[in-house]
This record gives sequence, C-alpha cells and structure tokens, in this order.
Amino acid sequence: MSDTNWFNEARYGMFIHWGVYSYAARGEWFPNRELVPFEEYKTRYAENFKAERYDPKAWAKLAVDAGMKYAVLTTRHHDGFALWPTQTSDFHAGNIGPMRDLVGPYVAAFREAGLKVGFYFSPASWFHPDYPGPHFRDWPNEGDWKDSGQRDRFIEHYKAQLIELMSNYGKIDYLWYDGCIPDDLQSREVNEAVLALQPEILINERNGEPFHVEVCEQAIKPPAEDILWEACMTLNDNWGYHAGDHNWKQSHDVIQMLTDTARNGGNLLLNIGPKSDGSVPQESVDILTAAGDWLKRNGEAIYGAEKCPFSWNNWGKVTMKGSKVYLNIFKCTGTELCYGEIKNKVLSAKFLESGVSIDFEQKDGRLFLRDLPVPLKDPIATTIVLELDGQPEAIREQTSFWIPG
Ligand code: FHN
Repeated sequence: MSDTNWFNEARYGMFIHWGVYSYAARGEWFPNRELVPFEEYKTRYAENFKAERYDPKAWAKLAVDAGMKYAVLTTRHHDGFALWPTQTSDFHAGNIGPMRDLVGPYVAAFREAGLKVGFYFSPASWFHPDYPGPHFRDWPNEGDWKDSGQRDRFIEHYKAQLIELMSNYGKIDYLWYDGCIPDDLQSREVNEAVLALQPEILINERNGEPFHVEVCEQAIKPPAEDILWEACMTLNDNWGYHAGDHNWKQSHDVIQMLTDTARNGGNLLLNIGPKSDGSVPQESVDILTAAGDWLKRNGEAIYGAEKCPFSWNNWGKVTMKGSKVYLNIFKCTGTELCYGEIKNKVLSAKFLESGVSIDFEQKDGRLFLRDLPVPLKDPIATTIVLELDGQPEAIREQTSFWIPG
C-alpha cells in the first residue's frame, strides 16, 4: 500500500537535473535541439562528465537548509545515460565519465539526512538503438517504430532498467516518470512490477496507471479531482545546468510559489541543476538557503497545509491546517488589514514568528486586523496565524477559476 502521508506533510522537495548534458552547460535538451550524433555525444560530452566534485551529502544538507523534505534525482534523462551501472547497456556512469555509481551515494546521503528519496526516470531514451530516434522536433509517434520487434525490445529495456532501480537501492519513496513516449509501453504491467518491488512507493501519472501523484510543470495548476499533486519549477529557466541562464527567481518568488501550492493542498518540487563536476551553482544555494531561513521561522504555515477554501486577495497567500489559518502577507496594506473571507468566529490573531497578539475585530463577515507595523517586518512575507472556532469555512465560494493579473 503506497505511503501517501509523508507527501502531504512534506509540501516541498528538491528536483535534481544532473547528467552528461550538465557538461555542455546549455540545458538538458541540447543534444536534440542541436542534432548531436550519438558518437559525438559520447566522446565530446559523456567522457568529459566526471562528477569530480560530486558530494551528495552537501546536496542533502542544502535540501535540509532549504526546508525541503524529499528529493527526486534524474537517474536517467531522455539522453539515455544512466547514472547507475546498469546491466542493460554500456551507456552509464560506471562505464563512461565518472566511472562509478552516482545513484547509490545519493540514496545513502539523502536517507542519512532524513529526507525521502525519489528517482526521476524517462522511459524515452533518445540514443537507444531500439528507440525511434534522438532528433524528433517533439516526440516520436506510434508509427515511428521501425517494426514491432524494435518496440518490444525497447519495452524490455526500459522495464529492465526500472527493475534494477527498484531492486538495488533499498526503499525508494517516489518514482517520477517523465517524457512522452510513442505509445503505451505496457505501462500498467511495468508500474505493477515496480509496486511489487516497492509496495509503498508513490508514482506520478506520466506513465499511466496505476499512479498516485499528478504533476504540473512550470505552472501552479491544482487538479480538479482530490489527488496528491505537485508543481515542479525551475529556479532559472533551465532544468539542466545552463551557464548562460542568469534569469534566477529570488527567495521571495520561491515562498510565493510555495505558499501558492500549499494553499491548494499541493507540493512544490523546486529544481537545482548541478554543474558537471557536481557542484551546485552559488545562486541556487543562496536563493534556497534564504527561502529556507523563512521556512525555519514560518514553516508551520506550510508543512502539512491543507487545501484552503478561501479565494484570492491582493496582499498574499492564505494557507490553513486544522482550525488554524495563516495569512502570509507579501504586500503591506498599511496599519490595518481587512479580510473578507472567514465565516467562523476568530478566537485569536498573532504574528506566527514572535507569537505577539494582534488587535482584531469581526463585523459582517469582515475581519479587521489593526495596529500592524509599516513596513511589515519580514522582507519576504510576514505571517499572521488565526485560531478559528472550528474547521475554516468561507463566507462564499469561488465558483470560477478567475484571478486578475
Ligand atoms: O523534457 C523534460 C525536461 O527536460 C525536464 O526534465 C522536465 C522536468 O519536469 N520534464 C520534461 C518536459 O516536460
């Protein structure tokens, strides 16, 4: 039976895109975009991907300092290069480049740090001889298989790699499928084989049923149905390391995204793209650590947060847990803040970090919080915690998905 509790408590994880493409330092799709031939990819890039400064304990410490509770590492991206010494091909880290297993140390380090361990795995494998090809402008279609023999061999290949990953590294908490594949590659059978080896694992929806988590990418779009869900986002514009991409989000943006996923009862899987040598770009470290400092002070508003019934507003993101409501204020509204959403009787109002009580009044469905400091103390967001009389209820329901701006 898959263990879903940790996921809803975690609310925040680290996505790690790292592989041969990190050596090229221009994103993980460059071999497809630049029509790179396999031999060139192997000799010019894979052989130079050495992971010489690889320190998964440092990655795990960064995740802990960031306030993250789990991680998902690209064990094999679309390029087909396995970060573990697979028996299914020669194109792996034990045979080319690092000349050692990179997955085992990741699992050990993140487990030791008390984090849940996830594997990203792309069934698509551009350079595999039985895959339709590496340079489609999007993805191959069912008609692009050379023949049924090729398709059958490819299914055996990707299934064998998953069996290795699910058998050789102890308990794995999360399998994160990615990539579009030409057609259903016996996904139900493969996922059931995964669950037979890892009964408590969570699986995302990208390789079909059975799955447990629905993921959205570069946008926060909660699913309509009541299901575990997660938004994955880059810190700049690239998943894999890109030396020319300086379009970094700031810690303020990270907490905006995190409060937005949490208020909708979902998780944020935020990406780092380590360099080829295994070091993490300093910008990523600084941004994640500053956001982690906010979480050290206000994490109660995020971890375990439940889907909030309240509509949007012009000053912040409102999260909730049990009978508590957290007003995460990003934009100061002056010495008074009026909140017109809560049906319940408010029993108390305090600054979350300091515990200092706030003068408040409720009248005709309007909650007035008064004598607030201007400017608010926290440069990222100041959180006020309200204790309500019972489970939070909205005065009126938002029936359309319309948010200005
Ligand atoms: O093609 C991949 C991409 O390289 C990256 O891994 C993202 C992360 O979720 N997923 C796919 C694009 O949707």
